[in-house]
Amino acid sequence: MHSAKLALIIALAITVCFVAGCPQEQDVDDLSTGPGPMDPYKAEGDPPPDEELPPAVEMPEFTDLAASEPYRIALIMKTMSNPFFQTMGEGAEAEAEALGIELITTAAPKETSDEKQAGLVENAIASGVAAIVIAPADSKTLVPSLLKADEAGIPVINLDNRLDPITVAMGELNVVTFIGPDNAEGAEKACAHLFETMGGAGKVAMLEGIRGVVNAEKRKLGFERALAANEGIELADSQSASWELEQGESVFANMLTANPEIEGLFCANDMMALGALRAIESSGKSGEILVAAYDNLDEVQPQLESGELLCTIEQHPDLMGAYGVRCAVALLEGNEIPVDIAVPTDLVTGEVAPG
Ligand code: ALL
Repeated sequence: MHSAKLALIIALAITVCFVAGCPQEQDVDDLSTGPGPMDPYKAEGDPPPDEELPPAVEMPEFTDLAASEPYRIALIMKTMSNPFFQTMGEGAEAEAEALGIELITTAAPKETSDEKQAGLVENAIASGVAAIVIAPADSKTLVPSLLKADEAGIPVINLDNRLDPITVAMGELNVVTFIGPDNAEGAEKACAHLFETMGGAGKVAMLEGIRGVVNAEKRKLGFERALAANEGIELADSQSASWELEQGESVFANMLTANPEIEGLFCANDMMALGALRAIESSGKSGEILVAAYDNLDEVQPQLESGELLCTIEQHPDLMGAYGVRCAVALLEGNEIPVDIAVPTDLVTGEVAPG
């Protein structure tokens, strides 16, 4: 690590430790591990405050953009076990073809494989790519490897799940742009529809994504905002199911055993919702619990049509992928890139409500 950056990180760590009254030693390679003084959001359980983030703008047109050479650009995603990232990859690939550049797409094996994803970043650096476009599995653990990219002069473009702003600032990582949705807004839309369909009364639960990860925390914030706006809705339980179908099934099966009166459920993604629907079926409660989710995968269209799934949120992963590649090429061609680019969130409702 560059010595100036190292000195800054140590100085910041000491300052934070002084304020927090904690030990004054921390390995800089541990920048992003576990709750602690370098980890204020995880420690507090709060997502980054919106007002500290730059305002998101629409994707610029970059009219007449052309690649003056066939750049090699790395697209690094979380895991292909979630079809969300297949769609993101397709959007990126189509854009790469249109611009005549080479896209090298990789992903880690599982939702929780952030160490493996860090290895993919290191491989991309070693292979000398012109830019890295990444949808990070964790908002903090990827920062040290991305710093190495930065130091090698490889620009970093952040998709989908925002890198933690404080960890980024502490490491002085230069992130060209964040391209993604307003996750709190998306979750609030889904939950407002869920609570309204429940008639504004009843017990609800949430299946969260991986805790401490920015977009998972933002979706929880959206759920909490909708709860605050609906006095008659009571929170029964909220737990993480790590974005995964199997965990969605087991965590919700346990929740239902402990709280058989749950009438509504918000899942922070469709995969967990598919698992929860299995748990609902095995408990003999099909049609009795309204379920809202997030992602609008092809895989949930039958459940939306049958009313088993009340609604979900389309957050346009294809656009994220395409915009990521386009921004990388625009940057390499000398254009200025906005620091925060928005993709929309759209409420998608099913045809029939259960009952
Ligand atoms: C997030 C996405 C999705 C997805 C999840 C699982 O970053 O925004 O909603 O389901 O990753 O990895």
